[in-house]
Amino acid sequence: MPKITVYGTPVSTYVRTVRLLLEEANADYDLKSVDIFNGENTSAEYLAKHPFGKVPTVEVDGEVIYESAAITSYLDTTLAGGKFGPAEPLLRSRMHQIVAIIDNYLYPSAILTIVIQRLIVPSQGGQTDEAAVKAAVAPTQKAISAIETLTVGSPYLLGSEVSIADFYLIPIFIYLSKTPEFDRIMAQAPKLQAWWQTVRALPTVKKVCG
Ligand SMILES: N[C@@H](CCC(=O)N[C@@H](CS)C(=O)NCC(=O)O)C(=O)O
Repeated sequence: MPKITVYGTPVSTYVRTVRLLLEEANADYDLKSVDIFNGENTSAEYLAKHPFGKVPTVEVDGEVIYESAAITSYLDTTLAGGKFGPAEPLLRSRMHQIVAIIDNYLYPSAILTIVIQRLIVPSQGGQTDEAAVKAAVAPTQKAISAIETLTVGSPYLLGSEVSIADFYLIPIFIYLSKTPEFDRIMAQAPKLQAWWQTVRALPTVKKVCG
C-alpha cells in the first residue's frame, strides 16, 4: 500500500473531493491540517508543496501532487483500477465536462459567493452582501442546469457507478443545501434533486462531510 498524506482544511470542498475518493477506495491515508482560515496555506513550508497555496495537496510515497483533477485521476488509476471514471469515451468526457463546469462556473458563484456570504461571513460576525448573493443566483442556476443536462442521475451522475464527478459535486451541495437560495437554484433540476437524496446518505459522505 502506498503511503498517502492529504494536506488541507477538512471543511474544504476540494479536500473533501479527494477524501471521498480515498474513502470509497478504502485506502489508508493521513490527513494533515493546513488551515486556510489562518493563512497556513501561504506559509513557505506549504508553498514549497503547492506554489499557488490552495488545498488540497497530496503526497504519495514522497511524490507531491496538487490540483484536485490531477490528484483524483492519479488515485483512481493507482488505487481503484480506474473504477471512478467511466471507460466509455462519451461518458468519460461527460465526467470531465461536469468537473470543468464545477471548477470554472459553479464553484465561483455557489461557494465563493453564496456559501461564503450566507454561511461564513455571518459566522465571523460580518453581514451578508445581499447584492452579491442575488447576483450569484443566476450563474449558479446556469451551472446547475448544465450539469442537469449532462447527468444520467440514476442513481449517480454518470449512471450506476459512483465517479469523480460525484466526488466533486457532493461537497458543494453539502454547503449550498444549507442556504436559503438552494430550493430556487434546484427548482428546474429534478435529476439532481433525486441524485442529492441518494448521495447525501452514503456512509462515506457522512464520514467525510458530516
Ligand atoms: N484548482 C484547485 C482549487 C482548490 C481550491 O480552490 N481550494 C480552496 C479551498 S476549497 C482553497 O485552497 N482556498 C484557499 C485560498 O484560496 O486561499 C484544485 O483543483 O485543487
